[in-house]
Amino acid sequence: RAIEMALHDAIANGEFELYFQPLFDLKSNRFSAFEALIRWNRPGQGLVSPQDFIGVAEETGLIVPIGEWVLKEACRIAATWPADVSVAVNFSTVQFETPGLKNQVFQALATSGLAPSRLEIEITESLFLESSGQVLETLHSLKQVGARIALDDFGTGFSSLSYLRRFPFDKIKIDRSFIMELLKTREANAVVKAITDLAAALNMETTAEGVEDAEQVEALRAHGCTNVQGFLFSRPIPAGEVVALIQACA
Ligand code: G
Ligand code: G
Ligand code: MN
Ligand code: NA
Repeated sequence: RAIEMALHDAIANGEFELYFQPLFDLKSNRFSAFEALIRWNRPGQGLVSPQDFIGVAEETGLIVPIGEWVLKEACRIAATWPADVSVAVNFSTVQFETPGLKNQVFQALATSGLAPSRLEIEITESLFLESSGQVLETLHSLKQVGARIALDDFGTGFSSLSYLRRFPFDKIKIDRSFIMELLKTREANAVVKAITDLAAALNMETTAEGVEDAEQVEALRAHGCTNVQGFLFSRPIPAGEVVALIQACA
């Protein structure tokens, strides 16, 4: 397929770029982390969204070298930020099927000089459809390196409370679909409250995704949510604009 060939060349030609979206901490009232979101500067086509190529990259295995590039680049860039600001990196389930993931993470941290606790690895629930023994072992090895682990898009996929019991995630990211309904339905409000309570009881942080207005922030604060992310604070921005945004908010 044409897109597969083009994706293959994209790595060699340096056509990928990372954008960053801030996570606002509700305790310290500052940006405590930025999530790296890949963009593809496809020649003649402008900026291509990951929704339009991550799927193909996963099917073809190209997500493995792409994911490695994202990890290295995110660590390299984050090492230039103030030391109390972390970086979140999305990992595909396919990356967990390759051996040496722990070593990849270790190398990216060592080369960049980024403190391991400043790297937050975002995984999705689909990871737990895989044979769970190996997955849990890999997750534990990543924690051993010192990285933090966040469960992304929580509540959308194959939600099961059993993996919250089996693995000590550092954070749960509540999917945007719940936040959209938060102030509209009693049910969505109850679900978000239940997730934040459960996370707190398990010593996990919570990030609400897709926050678009101040009323949502106040409801989330009242629920004990620890941080918020969404267009209200900022859209994903180019790497070169991150430090200015941190300083503008300080
Ligand atoms: O901002 P946005 O349109 O970029 O993100 C769309 C989707 O693509 C999100 O679900 C996000 O998790 C995913 N995504 C963005 N960057 C990466 C990446 O570097 N690796 C993987 N695996 N997924 C990513
Ligand atoms: O990794 P994840 O699946 O969470 O990717 C985040 C996606 O959500 C990206 O596509 C990002 O651009 C998008 N996004 C982030 N904040 C908002 C928001 O406040 N509103 C909407 N509609 N989309 C958002
Ligand atoms: Mn994410
Ligand atoms: Na998400």
